[in-house]
Amino acid sequence: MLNQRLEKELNKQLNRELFSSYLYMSMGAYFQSVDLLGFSNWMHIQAQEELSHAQKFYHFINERGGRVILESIEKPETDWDNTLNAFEDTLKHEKYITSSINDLVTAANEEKDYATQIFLQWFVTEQVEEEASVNEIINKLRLMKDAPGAIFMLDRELAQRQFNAPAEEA
Ligand code: OFO
Repeated sequence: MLNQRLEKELNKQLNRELFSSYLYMSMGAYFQSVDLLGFSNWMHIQAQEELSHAQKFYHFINERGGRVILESIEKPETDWDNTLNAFEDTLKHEKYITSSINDLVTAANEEKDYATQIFLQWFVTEQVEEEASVNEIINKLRLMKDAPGAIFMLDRELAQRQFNAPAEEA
């Protein structure tokens, strides 16, 4: 059974994951508005992944006898200066999520809640992958320096991204 401290912290993380989904959906809408449909697709897949992360927290809290409390979701930004700026904000946000996951691991260690520690390991690994994939796109965008042909090529590449639901047992 979850103790009160972890129940509260896991609920806060559930809210952060829902906000992440909302933020990436907003970025998807921004890219749609500037006709970069591949970038928009990448953001929509990212939004779906974040929703699946939120569901993992939702189910875990319930499984451990806790109570899910849904709070309001903050309004995300709606506009970015350019493509690079949107991805830099994505990386900044993912770093914030990484540190909140790390804080949760610390709390689970302090509370000697081994099941929560194991549950969080999946997210620790996921954050390494997420930061790396966003960094890779940022590096490409910096090299491109807004060259329209290169942006168009990357847009085509990002249009290929598909949603893969995370493994159930994780
Ligand atoms: Fe962007 O990652 Fe969720 O946790």
